[in-house]
Amino acid sequence: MVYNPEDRVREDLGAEALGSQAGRASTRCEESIAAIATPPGHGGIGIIRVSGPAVKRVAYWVLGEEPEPRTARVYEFLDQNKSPIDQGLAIFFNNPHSYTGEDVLELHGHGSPAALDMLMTRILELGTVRLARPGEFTERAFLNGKLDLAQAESVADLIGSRTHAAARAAKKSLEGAFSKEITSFSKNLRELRVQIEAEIDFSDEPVGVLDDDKLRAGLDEAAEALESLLCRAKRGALLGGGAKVVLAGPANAGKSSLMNALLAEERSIVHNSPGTTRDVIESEIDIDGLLLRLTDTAGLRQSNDEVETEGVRRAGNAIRGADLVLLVLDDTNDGTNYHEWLKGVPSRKSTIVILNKCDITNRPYGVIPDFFGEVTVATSATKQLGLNSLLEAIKQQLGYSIMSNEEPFMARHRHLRALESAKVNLAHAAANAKDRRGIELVAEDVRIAQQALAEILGTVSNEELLGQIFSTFCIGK
Ligand SMILES: Nc1nc2c(ncn2[C@@H]2O[C@H](COP(=O)(O)OP(=O)(O)OP(=O)(O)O)[C@@H](O)[C@H]2O)c(=O)[nH]1
Ligand SMILES: [Mg+2]
Repeated sequence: MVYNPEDRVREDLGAEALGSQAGRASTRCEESIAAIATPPGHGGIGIIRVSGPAVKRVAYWVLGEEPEPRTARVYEFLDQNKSPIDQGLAIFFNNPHSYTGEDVLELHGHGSPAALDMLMTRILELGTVRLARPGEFTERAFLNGKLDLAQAESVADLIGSRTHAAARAAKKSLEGAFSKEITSFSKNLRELRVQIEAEIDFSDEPVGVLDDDKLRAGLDEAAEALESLLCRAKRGALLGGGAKVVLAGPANAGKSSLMNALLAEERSIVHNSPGTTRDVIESEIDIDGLLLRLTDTAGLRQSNDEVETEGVRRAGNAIRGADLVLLVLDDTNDGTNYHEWLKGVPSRKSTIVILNKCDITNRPYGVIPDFFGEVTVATSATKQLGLNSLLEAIKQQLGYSIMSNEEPFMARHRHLRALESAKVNLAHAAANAKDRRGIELVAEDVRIAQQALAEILGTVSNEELLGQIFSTFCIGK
């Protein structure tokens, strides 16, 4: 038998994992499922969706016939005495030409909770149909190979998107833009691995397939491509999840005033006595499509007041959970010892120092270049000065400003973790490649990197992960 290193690469990653996915599909999808797909409450239209092998029976039961596939027609929706519960459009999608890849029936009735409830009861009376779990329609689409896992996740991201930019990015991922990038990168990695495996197997031969330079160049190229992918995915993740931006700092520095100025509303109470804010106050703003969860906190100071002390403790928690900390200092007094205040922010936390009340100190507002190595902006919350510079600095610190040229795709923290893990493994591979004797370790590192990418698309996945992902969907999707 002629040995082909491709076979090993294929064996390791694809076949087994895909097999297990198909297995899951066949055991899980024997049951038929139904759900109201429109949001709860009264509305113009209410849609019930049914998927699975019992769909044709449901159609006979409720409509009196099996409708023509993919054709919208008006029907009476019938109860067990054949009297109409409601009237509306019915559309039958025969498998595999449907969202889930199974037979699907959609009943578009009136958006009356009572009528929809009666119709659901009628469908469930069949006995072979049960209520769908959250995300189960999309899960079936994934299990039946209609979508990969990253695309399935983008369905939930699109539904949950709160800014135009997030919705556009999710749509792009749903179309497969992110998956395509991952697949293409994974393919290049696979080719590299085939060469490495060949090199290992033919290492006794006088002429190697892959010399040291080629191997290093291949790994460098892969690392570079991965870095760019990671960068775009980070921006996508930011679009999807938004960023938690915490205003923290000494009492009376103007944190609440700044929060209100950024929100253009009187959200937090402002007062000239220190210790005004006692709790953590959150509000959202959309900055060019980036959703910021602005968080105002209690001024950091020692206090004998129990409520204020609790507020300061909560401020500490907010700082630890922040994506970005805005350290607000009163330029009339705290600015000089900003280093002391910086100690209250965990190092490696992305931070912007704000010197507020610059209207009193007459400091020019805006970004202060080279302020002891910190990104620093001078503002006046009351006079609304320096706010645009601050917003720009926030976008930049969060890595959002470089986004304008490329349309981002939506990505999740799960994807970032997988890409980071692939990056670590490629770095290991590069280190092991320095010594020819480490070539088997290089092959293993590249294999693990490939595996991490496969997890993004769901070609390797486990029940727990799928459970986690689909349980966050809404019912009916
Ligand atoms: N002149 C001037 N006064 C300001 C500015 N920002 C805030 N102040 C005033 O400073 C005082 C404190 O403002 P707050 O916004 O309540 O300060 P804070 O940091 O939230 O205070 P605590 O909640 O007590 O920690 C108020 O009297 C504000 O009007 C500013 O930019 N310029
Ligand atoms: Mg305050």
